[in-house]
Amino acid sequence: RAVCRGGRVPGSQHTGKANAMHMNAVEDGTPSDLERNSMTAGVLSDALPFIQAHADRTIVIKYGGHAMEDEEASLSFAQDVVMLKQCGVNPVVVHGGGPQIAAMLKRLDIPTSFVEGVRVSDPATVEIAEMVLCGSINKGIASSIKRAGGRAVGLSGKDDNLLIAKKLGKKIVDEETGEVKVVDIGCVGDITAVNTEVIEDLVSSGIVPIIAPIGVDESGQTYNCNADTAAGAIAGALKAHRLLLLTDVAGVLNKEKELLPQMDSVKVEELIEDGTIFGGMIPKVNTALDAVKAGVGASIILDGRVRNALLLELFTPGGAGTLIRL
Ligand code: X2W
Repeated sequence: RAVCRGGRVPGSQHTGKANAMHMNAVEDGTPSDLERNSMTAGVLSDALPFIQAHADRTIVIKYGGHAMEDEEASLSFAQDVVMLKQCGVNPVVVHGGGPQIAAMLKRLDIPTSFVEGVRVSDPATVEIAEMVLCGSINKGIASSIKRAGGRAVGLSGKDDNLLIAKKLGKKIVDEETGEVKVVDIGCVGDITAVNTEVIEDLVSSGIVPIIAPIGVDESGQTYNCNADTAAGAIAGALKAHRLLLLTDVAGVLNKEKELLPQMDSVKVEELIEDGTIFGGMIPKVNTALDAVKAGVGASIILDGRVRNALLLELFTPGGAGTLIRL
């Protein structure tokens, strides 16, 4: 992208290219060690204004189940999170695990279905969702961050009442009659409150919170929550500087399938209306928009499978994916 998106950070001195004094490539055209190192130093120096702009600020990262399927990309994700923390930024990770829940349900011969992208969650499904999200996935992310040299603690919405939820009354429009009906999709959570205290306590102790989207109510009932929705609610409650929604597409695309680098709420509504934004992208974009309405600086929908996606978005002039502001 040629233009610095939204003029987020003032221009920097370096261009990311090697220092001219060090352009002593060996005769055959391959860069010398000195040249390569000089380029690395230039890249680091270029990142300074971005690091300064995001320092001490909270970045909520939604890490989706599809994005974590690739082993190499998962390691790169953990490393990026540790890098952010090392640079004084405060990442808070909220993860999904849809494909992993589906795989476990299949192993146990439990059929599953969705209503408009939300998993119908009977008691057996909620039990498996909690087991997979709070067990292997949550602990796996915490462990890979530790291995990358950071500190992370895994939590679910049940820890210190982090995510208070009530049963979601899912409304659907009957295609034949146009009538709006409320359907029972089991224990799917509608998040009503976020206890930010436990998140803030961990962040101020230098620990990255890793949050599984399982909610609870006063009676102790467990709810399966959509991970995008949970990340949006957490980002809003924290008044985060950024909400990054990592997914498996480049971002929001126009009709020509080109990436839209940024949009405001008017544009979002226009593109939903004319069908450019459709299907699973609609709830994602609405989550991004709800978060900025709740006080988040900006939401970004980006491809989590891209190497160093977080650094690309936060520490380079062009960013990555689609940035959504009010
Ligand atoms: C989701 C929770 C996981 C999730 C589910 O059961 O699949 C509901 O649909 P991804 O990887 O972000 O899709 N919950 C209610 O959202 O994971």
